[in-house]
Amino acid sequence: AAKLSPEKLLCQLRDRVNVTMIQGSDGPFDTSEWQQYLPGKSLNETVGHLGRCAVVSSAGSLRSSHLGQEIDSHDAVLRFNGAPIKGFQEDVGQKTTIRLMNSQLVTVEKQQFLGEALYNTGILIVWDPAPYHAEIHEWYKKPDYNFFESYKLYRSTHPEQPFYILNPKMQWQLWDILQENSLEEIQPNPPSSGMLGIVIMMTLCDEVDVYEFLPSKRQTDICHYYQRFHDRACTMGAYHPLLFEKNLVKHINQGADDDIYIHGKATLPGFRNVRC
Ligand code: NCC
Repeated sequence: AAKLSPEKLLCQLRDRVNVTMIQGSDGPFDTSEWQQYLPGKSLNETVGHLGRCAVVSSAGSLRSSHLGQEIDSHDAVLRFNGAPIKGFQEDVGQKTTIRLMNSQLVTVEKQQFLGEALYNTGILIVWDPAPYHAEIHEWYKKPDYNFFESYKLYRSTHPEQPFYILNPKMQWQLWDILQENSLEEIQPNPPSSGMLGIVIMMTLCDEVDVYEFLPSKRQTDICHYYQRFHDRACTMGAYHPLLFEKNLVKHINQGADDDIYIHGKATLPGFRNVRC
């Protein structure tokens, strides 16, 4: 497997990864019941044209980074799962434009998800690991975590907050590109929320700054900036092909190596600014 140049790789990502949210016209969701729950506006319409965007990983190395102000200076900020802000503003900022969550959180941690104020800010997006290149119908019958009830419940209690379901096609289109550009066979599991969030922002923004996805000099075995839990797999990956995702982001990074080392910051172009 020969590695593509950064320019070619960006074109592959732009042209082969279809970032869409489930709409009321899609397959099993085209029922009158689902029309009441799915947002009427597309994600694009909801966010508008975004200039500089930030993606904030949940890595422990964000601790003592003092990146908060820099992160908040972006037009939009994407965060993951249950990553908190309260008490961590100095390091991670306080703006939340989009929160990308996995279906496990929405299902297994349902009580927290439905009850905690953390989730009431910004646009929510949930994704679920689907079988390899499965049709939406097949996935709908057998999602990895059955988050649909929890989704509906949240939508009924927060009807004004935009909340999307990521079309599961995207994860395997992205995985194929990760595999084609890796020298080894990678695990047949979908990319991490981190990698999905990066590509979502590349479709919405002119430029994307990604924080502590490529670890800085603060790299640590502490999994999250908001917990004391130690596990190397959080940074290197186990279920998700995280190491391969990081190699790919490093390859297309347009920022300086020092920005990675000092700030844990990688800078990627939005797809609008990619010429093929
Ligand atoms: O830990 P998680 O990820 O929520 O982190 C979000 C994204 O940040 C990047 N990250 C995180 C920690 C770290 N040390 N280095 C990093 O680069 C990764 O890109 C990661 O995707 C997930 O991807 O959804 C994940 O979710 C958790 C967990 O389900 C949620 O936090 C909800 O509680 C998973 N952990 C477990 O299942 C135990 C994790 O494997 C993946």
